[in-house]
Amino acid sequence: MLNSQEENGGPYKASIPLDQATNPAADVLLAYEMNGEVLNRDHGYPLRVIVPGVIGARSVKWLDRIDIIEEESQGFFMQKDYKMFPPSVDWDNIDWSTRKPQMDFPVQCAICSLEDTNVLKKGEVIVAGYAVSGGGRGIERVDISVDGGKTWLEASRCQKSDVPYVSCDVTSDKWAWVFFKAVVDITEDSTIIAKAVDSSANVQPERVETIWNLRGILNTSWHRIRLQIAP
Ligand SMILES: Nc1nc2c(c(=O)[nH]1)N[C@H]1C(S)=C(S)[C@@H](COP(=O)(O)O)O[C@H]1N2
Ligand SMILES: [Mo]
Repeated sequence: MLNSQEENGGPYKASIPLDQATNPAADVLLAYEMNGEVLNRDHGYPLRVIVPGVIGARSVKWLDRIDIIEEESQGFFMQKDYKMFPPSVDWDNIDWSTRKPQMDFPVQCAICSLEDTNVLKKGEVIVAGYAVSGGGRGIERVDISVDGGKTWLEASRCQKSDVPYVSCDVTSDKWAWVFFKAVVDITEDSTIIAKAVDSSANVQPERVETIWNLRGILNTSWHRIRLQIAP
């Protein structure tokens, strides 16, 4: 049957354990609004699932049906896509059944205020972005380096973008993005780095090479921005 499989645009499936779906502390939602507005089409109008702390692939959009089943979903994106394999596994020897579907996501952060192509004047530069961790592990800290990782300073953190960073309550919502910000002084071409630490003391890995996996998922290595300073 053409196009009936989910990887070809057929109905999308995912499952989570019943325990999690029904545990009030897991905060799993069926959402019809986002930020006080009706959910838009791309985010799943009229109704979608939100499974906080879990990779996006398990939060089914344009929800049609919920089944209570004995085994995890056998859908394509549960069984043959979002799984992490060790470095020795390639497309010739992969056995999808040997690994579980990815659920919680690891700690990560991204710098959003700067881009690689930026050419700036000498002086103060704002390094700001977001950090988040999975599994209900909040963000403990975001470290910033302006010398390629030799020395670090701690960014300030905030969860509501309209609250000034200085007065922000740092006991953060464990599911949501945490915004970070640091003001640094840049005098020469520099590599700016951000790395986050979560409440379980997990830290982002330095380089993608050390966490390479066949499917290319969960690349949470340090976010680096190369800045040029105008002569
Ligand atoms: N019905 C349906 N739901 C889906 C998907 C999809 O292709 N179809 N993609 C999933 C994946 S892989 C992700 S990352 C999230 C993205 O949600 P967003 O567009 O609101 O960020 O939706 C998930 N839910
Ligand atoms: Mo995704």
